[in-house]
Amino acid sequence: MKNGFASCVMVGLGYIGLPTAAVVARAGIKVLGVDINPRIVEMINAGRCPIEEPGLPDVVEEMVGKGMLEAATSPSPGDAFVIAVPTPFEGGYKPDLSYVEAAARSIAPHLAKGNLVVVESTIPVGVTEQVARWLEKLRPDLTFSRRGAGRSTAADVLVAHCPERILPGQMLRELVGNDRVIGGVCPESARRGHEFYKAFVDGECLVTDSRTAELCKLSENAYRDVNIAYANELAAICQDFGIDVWELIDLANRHPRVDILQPGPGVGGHCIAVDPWFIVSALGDKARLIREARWINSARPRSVVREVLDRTAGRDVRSIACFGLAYKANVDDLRESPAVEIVEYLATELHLTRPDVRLLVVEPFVKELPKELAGLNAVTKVDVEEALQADAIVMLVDHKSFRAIPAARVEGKIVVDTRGVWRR
Ligand code: SAJ
Repeated sequence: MKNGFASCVMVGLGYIGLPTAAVVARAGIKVLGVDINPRIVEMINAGRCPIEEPGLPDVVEEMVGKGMLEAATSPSPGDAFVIAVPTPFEGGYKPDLSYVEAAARSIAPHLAKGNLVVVESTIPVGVTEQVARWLEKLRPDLTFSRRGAGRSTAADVLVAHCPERILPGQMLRELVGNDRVIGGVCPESARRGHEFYKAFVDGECLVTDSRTAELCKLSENAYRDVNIAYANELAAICQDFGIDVWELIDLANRHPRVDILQPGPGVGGHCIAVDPWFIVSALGDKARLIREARWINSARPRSVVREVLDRTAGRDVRSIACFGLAYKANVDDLRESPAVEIVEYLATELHLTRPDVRLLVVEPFVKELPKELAGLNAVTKVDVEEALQADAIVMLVDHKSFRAIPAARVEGKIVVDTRGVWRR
């Protein structure tokens, strides 16, 4: 029991739900983790961790061993319910809320007076209120938080939004250390949400309304997307001028108020490449800068493929090796990865125009090629040494092990280094 919470039901045991469940359990609140995937549930109950994240396997093993963390395919009653399911987009970049709705449906029968429901999934503005309305319909015997309710009118079930902010690779540290924004549908839900997060967060927990918290999360990721787009635009400008973009950025960043990010092959992952669309799809004409940044970053993979094709055209190139498939350095996550997109386009183009060229891929963080690539017959997964024998090298992800490759190993080859590994 901590801060009045004896138990928590975490719906969704993915990249956010599982580390959060482990940290909540470690703080002394018993957690039931729920996932529709029985393989994940089975693994966790055996004390094994289904995702690659430094330190997480130990915490999962310890918490399962102590009986503080258990997994199941459906919820049970609890004090706090946290929804941490994906919010992808469907056609036309419209957010797909079906997972959030399904999660709300799954917890509804188990809710009781005094419960707190927190949506951690990244959602468009207004959706936390929508969740409260969905729950109200499913449970007419209970009252739920309402926007505009005063402090004195406490609902039976309090509903809030607390967007996650953790960075893959340092999740355990950030889960505890980062400041959190807790937005209540009503003031009482924000206050109760604050109590829940203070049970395991050392950072400051800042309280607001649910709409502000929703837009705050989207604004953080759109901010980073816009800044990366600026770096990517500079990379394109530098290419035309024949200037080394890495040197340019290093020099510009010596200005005390300039901090330009790094260009790359595009922006991936399930957050920055997705969340800005939640603003654009709601209010496109007002979000012109955010929309343009998305276009700039989404266009990067194709321009990398064009560069590879141009640089290898008319040369005696029999093999091209792509280094990395993950969406960024030192993670095993391939979601929305520009590297996967690049290998896919490149394989298709080579198949049509230069079928004799072998396309090699090296990715130490995954055992097998993802399904998008596994079906393409010309793509082969190899190790670093074999990849380094290729005639052309395309550096797509700056994993630590790739950074350790000396520039001399690729000398004399055609090199397209999208991460500046051999320049920085
Ligand atoms: N990238 C660049 N250049 C850079 C920095 C990043 O090209 O200078 C690329 C990366 O290679 C990657 C993509 O951008 O493809 C995103 O990587 P990231 O490290 O910027 O962010 P994520 O997606 O791993 O995590 C982000 C974080 N948000 C912010 O930094 C504002 C994290 O705190 C959030 O919790 C996470 O999104 C999320 O889940 O929303």
